[in-house]
Amino acid sequence: MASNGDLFGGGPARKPGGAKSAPPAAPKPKAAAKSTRGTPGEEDYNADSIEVLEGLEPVRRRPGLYIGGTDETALHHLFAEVLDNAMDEAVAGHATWIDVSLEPGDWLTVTDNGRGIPVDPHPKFPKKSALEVIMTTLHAGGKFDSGAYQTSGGLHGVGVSVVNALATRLEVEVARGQQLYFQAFERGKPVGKLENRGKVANRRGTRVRFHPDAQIFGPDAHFSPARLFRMARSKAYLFGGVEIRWRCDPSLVKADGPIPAEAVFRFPGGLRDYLATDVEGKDTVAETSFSGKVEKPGGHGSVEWAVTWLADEDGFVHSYCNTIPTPDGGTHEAGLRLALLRALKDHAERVGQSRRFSSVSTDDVMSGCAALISIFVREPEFQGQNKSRLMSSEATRLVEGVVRDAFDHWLADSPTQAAKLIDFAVERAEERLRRKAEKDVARKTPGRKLRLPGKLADCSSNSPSETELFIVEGDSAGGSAKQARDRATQAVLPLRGKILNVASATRDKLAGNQQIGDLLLALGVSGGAAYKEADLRYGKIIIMTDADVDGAHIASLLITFFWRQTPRLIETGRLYLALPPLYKLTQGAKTAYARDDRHKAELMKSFFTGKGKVEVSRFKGLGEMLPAQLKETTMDRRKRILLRVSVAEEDRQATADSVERLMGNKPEARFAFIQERAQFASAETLDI
Ligand code: 28F
Repeated sequence: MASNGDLFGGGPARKPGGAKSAPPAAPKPKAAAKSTRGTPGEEDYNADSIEVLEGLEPVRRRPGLYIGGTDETALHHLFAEVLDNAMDEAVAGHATWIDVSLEPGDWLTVTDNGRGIPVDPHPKFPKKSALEVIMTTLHAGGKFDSGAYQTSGGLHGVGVSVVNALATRLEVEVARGQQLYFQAFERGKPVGKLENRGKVANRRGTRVRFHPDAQIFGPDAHFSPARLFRMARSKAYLFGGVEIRWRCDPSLVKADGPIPAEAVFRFPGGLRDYLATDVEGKDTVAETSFSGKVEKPGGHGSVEWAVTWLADEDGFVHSYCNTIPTPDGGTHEAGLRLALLRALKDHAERVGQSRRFSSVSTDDVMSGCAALISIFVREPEFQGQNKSRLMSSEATRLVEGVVRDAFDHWLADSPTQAAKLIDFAVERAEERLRRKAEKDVARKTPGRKLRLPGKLADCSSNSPSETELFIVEGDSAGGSAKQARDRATQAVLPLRGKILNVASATRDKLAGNQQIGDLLLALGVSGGAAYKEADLRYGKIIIMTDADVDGAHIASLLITFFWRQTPRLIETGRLYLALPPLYKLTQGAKTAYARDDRHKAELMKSFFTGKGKVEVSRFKGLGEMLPAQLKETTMDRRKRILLRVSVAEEDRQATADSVERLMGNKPEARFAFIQERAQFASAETLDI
């Protein structure tokens, strides 16, 4: 590691040129004690701004809790953490460039020309520098309370100490106060004291060079040059005031491949340029995109956006907060949707199109919309294990206010383009209503007006040979199932709470029960003697409940319902149980899902090799699963396993007796049944 090469080339950071509304420079923190050295921007910090919480042992024990797993996405999260910290320096106006360099053997280096991580002794650990405290303790970079940063993405994640813990080796160089400092770490532990490597004239900033630990990510885990390239480029689009330089050893990229060995990213046009790249070659409804950037005064955040509409394909919305991607959307996207719909509605009224526009919904406006939105706010709140969704409520108001006002002007200034957008949205609404009407008609057989339960998410196909109904418990599981399903052939009916036990219910209780009524309505059949298989609206009925005892109970109540009310449905083999996973197992880049403890034990023996730790995480319920996981493990016809509920002819009576004893209204019979079998019961399964 050269110590006098051009490590931090370029003079002291200038305020980002060109970016007409760079976020405000970090305010002077009140509490900071004056330190004597450094150029402007350096004296406004001292070590006691760092809140020290705990050591790094827990990180290596359960990395999944800190970086969401140990697969390839988690590996690249290490890069994101380091890059985010450099970006924070740039967004705060103290760095003008960031250098990203990938060397063979998965050595990754990120360098910025910011103020340099502070190196003065930490007041609570006089023997440790602030740098060492930041590198070796969790959450040691309390960026907001020190006032050193106005907005930060860097603490969106877990901090650079997590990267340190999960790296076989990590080297930090800091050029600060005309001195060059160096310290190395191995798996989070310093391998020496902070070294002063002498005077450096007109160089400043931080360099972090690290190598991920194969003990954590597995021997086959490698950085993907393409992924690193895209992550670095994306950051440059999100903040026009920084230049990001990409370098990758030529041996790691194909000479004519899509990823060059060297590139410089600087996009003063910001999201407008980014969107233009994303929609290159696609037909758009309006000639020009609608884009802008507004900086609210007094540090109350900033919004940048770029929006266009694609003529004949679905669009997308990519959103960011403090340069952090929010793939699961959130409050900023909600504000964008509101702004676009309301401004278009207002414009429709102004040009006498309000009646035509009255049926247009947010979905109609957003279908075909290709949008990028990037906001900067203080102390954002993210949701979810991967913190991939923004929850900050002020973001909705911020975005809606800014974008609606700007869109009002854009529409008024471009009446021809506005008319095209109005027509486009109205056509989408009319098409949606046509599709809905067709579906309703298709489902109404002559002479029978079919009313469907409101919470049924129906499928578009109406041929029972290919359609299936998933009965799920609760709205959150229902939400995941609706996102995971194939909308053409898979319908979802969420039930709220336990279903009525029909084996012990009186006739009028049965008749008056909403859930039972909804179930029969959704199926298109009547219960009892009036049941006709020809009326069934789906070919398969799949009970998909949580893989726990509660879920098993609800499944048994449902099976009891079908057995009592529509036995033919079972006899003709139409009733199934879905098998959602109970565990997710990961070892490096390998992932597997286990149905239960027995399946988990089998996988640990057969699927995972001896090397490397297997991360086990337990799903608390379907609602906690990502739609993609639910689809892959439980709903996708090509990958799922279904249990068919069936009763052999010769077992009909025995089955009827068991159902009566277990579910009937004589609790003593139930108690006796369980007592007789208690010795078979185990934590895993109870054979009934
Ligand atoms: C290659 C990755 O990590 N760059 C960084 C700084 C600068 C300061 C800083 C970082 C903890 C609580 C403040 C310096 N002088 N690149 C990087 N550059 N961290 S990380 O401070 C961390 C303290 O808040 C810095 C004055 N203020 C802040």
